[in-house]
Amino acid sequence: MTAEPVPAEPMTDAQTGARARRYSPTEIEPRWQRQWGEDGLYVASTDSDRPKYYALVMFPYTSGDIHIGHWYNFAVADVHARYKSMHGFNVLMPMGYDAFGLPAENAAIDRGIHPHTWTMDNIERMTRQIKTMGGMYDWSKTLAACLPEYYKWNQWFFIKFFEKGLAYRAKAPVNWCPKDQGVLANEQVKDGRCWRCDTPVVRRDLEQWFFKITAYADELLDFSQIEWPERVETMQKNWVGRSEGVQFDIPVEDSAHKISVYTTRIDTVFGITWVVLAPEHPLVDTLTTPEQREAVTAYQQQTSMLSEIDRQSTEKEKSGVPLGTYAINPVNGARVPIWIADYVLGTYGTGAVMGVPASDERDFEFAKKYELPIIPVVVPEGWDGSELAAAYIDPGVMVNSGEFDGLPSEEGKVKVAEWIEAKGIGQRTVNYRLRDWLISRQRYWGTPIPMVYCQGPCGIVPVPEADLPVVLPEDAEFKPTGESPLASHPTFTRTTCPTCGGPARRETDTMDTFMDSSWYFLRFTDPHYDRPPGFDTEKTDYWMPVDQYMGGVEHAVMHLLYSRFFMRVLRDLGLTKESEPFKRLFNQGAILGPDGFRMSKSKGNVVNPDDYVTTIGADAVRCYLMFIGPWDQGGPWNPAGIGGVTRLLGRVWALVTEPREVQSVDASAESKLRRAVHQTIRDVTDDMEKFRFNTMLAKLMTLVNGMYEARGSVSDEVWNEAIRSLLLMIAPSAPHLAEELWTTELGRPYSIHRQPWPTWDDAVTAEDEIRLGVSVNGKPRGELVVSSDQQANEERIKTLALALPRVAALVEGKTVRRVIFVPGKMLNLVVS
Ligand code: ANZ
Ligand code: ZN
Repeated sequence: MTAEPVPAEPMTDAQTGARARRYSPTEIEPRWQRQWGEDGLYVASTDSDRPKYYALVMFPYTSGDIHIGHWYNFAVADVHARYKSMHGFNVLMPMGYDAFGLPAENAAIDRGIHPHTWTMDNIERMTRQIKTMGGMYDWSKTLAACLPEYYKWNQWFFIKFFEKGLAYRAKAPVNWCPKDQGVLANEQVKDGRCWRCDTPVVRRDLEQWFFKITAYADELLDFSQIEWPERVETMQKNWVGRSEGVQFDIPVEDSAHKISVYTTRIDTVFGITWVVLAPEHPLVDTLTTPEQREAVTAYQQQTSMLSEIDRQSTEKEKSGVPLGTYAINPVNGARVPIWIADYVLGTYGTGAVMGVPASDERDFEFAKKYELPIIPVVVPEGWDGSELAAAYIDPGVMVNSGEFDGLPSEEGKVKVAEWIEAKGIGQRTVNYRLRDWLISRQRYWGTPIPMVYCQGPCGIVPVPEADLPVVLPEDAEFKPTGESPLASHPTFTRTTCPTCGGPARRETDTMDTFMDSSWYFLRFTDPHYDRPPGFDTEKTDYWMPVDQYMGGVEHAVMHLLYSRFFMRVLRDLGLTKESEPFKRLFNQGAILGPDGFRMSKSKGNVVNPDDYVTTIGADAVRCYLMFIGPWDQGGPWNPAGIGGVTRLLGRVWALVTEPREVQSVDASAESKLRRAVHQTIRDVTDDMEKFRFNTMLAKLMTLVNGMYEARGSVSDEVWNEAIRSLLLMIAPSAPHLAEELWTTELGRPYSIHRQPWPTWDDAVTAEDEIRLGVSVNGKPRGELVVSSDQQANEERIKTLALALPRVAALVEGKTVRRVIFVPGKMLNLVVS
């Protein structure tokens, strides 16, 4: 479905008048876009005496057509960047493409189009469409992450990470289709089955590459250098998930084995009534009795089908199986059974936990289900000794805890930890939820990992720098088998060892596409730079960090966390000075389809902006997107209100192009207009700074109304100041209209987009009259309007207040005991 084209607003009589030119956006807009491009108006350079300002929108994925949601991101972001440019900054605002990924590969499988062709065609079309926005994007610096000149540096960084010990290989589970014999991406698993052949998917361990982001876990919790929305910082904090606890050993009965557990509630250690291992824990096999083996193996099998998310879901009924063996609580000698349960993850902490049902909801549920004992150890103040109806999870008083009885549990936490450390049973540790970043993808359309496996003595060897890039072979076959086309390529895999020259096998996995987005902002400063490290450090030292990053909140963790990690590694490699890539972040909302759902081709609710651009023009679409609400809110697309902004643009056009007839100059009309102009500049500036584009446009509409009222009664000087200010203020929002009126109609110096932002005079913004509240005994009883030079004159204001009929009635027959006066604000009479 495409949107109904909306016809341009009918022109007013005045606009169609003989002398005035018609406002024709479809004629003006392409002309100025061409002109700005030819003049290189928006080409950013480090050679400037203005302060730098790097404005960046998250680069788009090469999905096909540009929809109205892209406009919402890019056109509105452009308004802000244009404002910054006029406001005295040397602005860099680049645009490029996130161009690797699965959809291109699927197009190849489904339609026989090579991923490269599919992607480059999309880039061409999208570029053409984005250019119709009339943005200040610096197209001389565009890039596409799928080109060898770009991904060569992904490979270079990978090798640096490897040399620093930050890239390593380890086994990690993948979704595996036993029938296709191939790896599936998460999105290719539908209800636990392969999307192609419907075979149940299993999890299988494969050797894969990881980046050691956990080495930077603590540093990633430091947000002191950045100003980001609170919720994004919170999401990152939760993702990193730092917790402080104790790791200690629980001995197995009649055995030399010990089970190491991690807990954040060591104060509850006397309440252990069982110990649980993750089903995949390495000790499970050893600790299972023959009687329990069958049940244990079946349970392990069953868990291997579940994702970690499913396993930890609070809705899922807890389940587990006892191993048949026992452990001894080292603090009190209690003998407790050992279980496995899927809610314990093998990859977090030690992969084993102590079960304390009295203090943990999950354990409580588990104890009830399997009839395991519940021993209260931390209880609310004043507890009467009765059975607990639910887990008590808050801090309280310790009981049944030997020498610690009676201690407040928060204090107990420290005391027990010290005691455990002193006895040599365990020690305090810090744990993180954050996992290392799994880089390997078993796909074609990504950056080849530049590693070689020597079949001789050398092991894993990086491809030498001189041999980079390792280029994706063009002649890959795209078959729906799930196997990466690189793995089955006849010659790609075969190579020689860079160290010994013997036969070797090339790595066939490619990199996660988040690699591409982790440093593209550096490359944008000089996207064809062809020496290490893939960006010109002089330029990045000048432009970085990004001053304003703009994009959707869906990237709160992965992309935004990976980029922060990447910058820190580059900093430690001596390649950048900054640790933070993005100083400020703004999350704009999403534009939904007219039906209120996320726009998607399959739902048929995609709104195509081209239909509007070719009728009402880009400026109107830009303004409408700004006008529909606060930028961080978005909402369903509803073109019903578009007339409001087309009318505004038409009225601005008419104000400038129609001849003005002055009957007589009126001093009060002049000061009123000047005041309105200066107040509007002040308020619009504030709105621009704070991304309040909707209220900003509303203020311009009010000013335009005021100008229509005043146009017959003000001098040229006052009028021209108003026109000049109006055009400058509307230039970021409606860049074509403003340029046409400024340069062509008024003959002012080209370009309006190079002019300084207008300034206001506080003295002019001051109102002539002010309103003062009048109260009697603290209750508001009336209002006075006085000229501003009288606002501090207490005697005069008191007299005027006493003359107000309502006040006079209340004071009648009483005495004014006290007068409280706040100049310019209020007067309170205390009477009795
Ligand atoms: C006993 C206990 C008693 C716990 C109690 C909590 C409350 P965070 O804050 O996320 O670090 N845990 C430890 N390792 C686990 C694993 N591999 N899989 C599942 N759960 C695991 O959480 C730490 C708590 O999560 C630990 O403290 C442990 O349960 C559990 F009243 O130990 B606790
Ligand atoms: Zn070798």
